[in-house]
Amino acid sequence: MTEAAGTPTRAAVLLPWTRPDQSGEATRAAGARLAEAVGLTASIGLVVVHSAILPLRGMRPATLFGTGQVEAQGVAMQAQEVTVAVVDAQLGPVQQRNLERAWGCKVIDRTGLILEIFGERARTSEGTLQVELAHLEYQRSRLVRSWTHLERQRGGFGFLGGPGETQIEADRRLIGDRIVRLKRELEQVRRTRALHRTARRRVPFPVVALVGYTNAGKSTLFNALTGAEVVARDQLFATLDPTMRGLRLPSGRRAILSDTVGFISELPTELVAAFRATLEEVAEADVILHVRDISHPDSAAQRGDVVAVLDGMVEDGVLDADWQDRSIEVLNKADLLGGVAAVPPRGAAVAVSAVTGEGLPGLRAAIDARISLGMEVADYALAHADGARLAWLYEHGEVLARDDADDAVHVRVRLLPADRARFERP
Ligand SMILES: Nc1nc2c(ncn2[C@@H]2O[C@H](COP(=O)(O)OP(=O)(O)O)[C@@H](O)[C@H]2O)c(=O)[nH]1
Ligand SMILES: [Mg+2]
Repeated sequence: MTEAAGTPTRAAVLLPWTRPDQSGEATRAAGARLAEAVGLTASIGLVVVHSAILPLRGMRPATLFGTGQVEAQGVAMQAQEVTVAVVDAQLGPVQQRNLERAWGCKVIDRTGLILEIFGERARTSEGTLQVELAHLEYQRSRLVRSWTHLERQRGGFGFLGGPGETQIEADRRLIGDRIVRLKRELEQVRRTRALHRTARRRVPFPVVALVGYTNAGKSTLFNALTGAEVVARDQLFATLDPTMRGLRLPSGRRAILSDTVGFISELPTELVAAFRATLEEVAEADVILHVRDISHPDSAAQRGDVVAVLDGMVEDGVLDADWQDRSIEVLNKADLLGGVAAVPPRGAAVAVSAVTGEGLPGLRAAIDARISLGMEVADYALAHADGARLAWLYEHGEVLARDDADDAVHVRVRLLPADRARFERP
């Protein structure tokens, strides 16, 4: 979907809106939904140059939108040289084809867009398989629908229907076979998951994962927390994907900050399993930052959704039951409420503005404290010549005390259990 750097794909985002009432609340909800769709589209590298909310009046099975709307949007998109139109709704295959013909550009619907995002971001083998499965099921459902449509269209020519029907049946069978095979592979991956879980962890630093709804400000916060210190030249960080970056904390400790796929409102049910699979990396995290847009009209409901999905992962045995103890709630976009001080306090939650930077020092300190909670304190005596190992301790742990005595350097250091085991291994 994304093209080579330098030639960004220009996209339009169109939101069909069915709620008839014109109240301020409905308008706000439509605006929030459009902002989400724009954010999702931008997240796969498309440049959104046009967007619109289109009220739907009556049933238009052929094109979803009315004739006047189709024409007006076609003109607007042509003027902006749009090559991909995202329609934030479920489109039937025939509607999609008709719109592509009318607009002369590629059209994708909500499910197609979300599958694209998940496909780009799936990292674990389970995630990749789960996304592929959802993709095939999406394709299969569209074949079925387009087949019944063709059949209906042919009507009296039923005796001519043979070849097309046979082709679609063959395609369906192929997809069906592949689905069966994928499901079997998934079963296998799940059975060995417990074994892989520790092996998958390749990064020798604590991992801090961002979760939350799309548009909550995860990526903005990711950049604000790490921007000044891109450690890309570092061997280790160079091998990480762009959604992970080094983070330096007030204690001097280093951590990895990991951006994840955002939650999406009204996620189509057939995509729930795929979405949860993309969240698996959260299970590996030492700290979970739950980023919330506290200015959003559905902020409280969104919070409930995130907690419910993570709790569901606990039931599936993917996430440890103590994840709440490892998480920090980040109340973002405080600037829109008049600053951090104006945000009503909520337990141990930290109010910030990723845009103005207000509250970020407090958040860094909270991350530091949360990592320390899971750490163990150890005492070591190192030979004076052992500078490399001493440096390693400074890099990975928190040196609490140091005494350069005649016989050795005595240090008391706070370490993650895994780092302690690594250091003490002969
Ligand atoms: N006013 C304000 N806007 C923010 C803040 N953080 C993010 N945004 C905006 O919210 C939108 C979504 O942000 P983004 O980081 O892409 O969200 P993500 O989908 O969670 O990664 C962007 O337009 C940001 O500029 C904030 O603290 N204050
Ligand atoms: Mg993002």
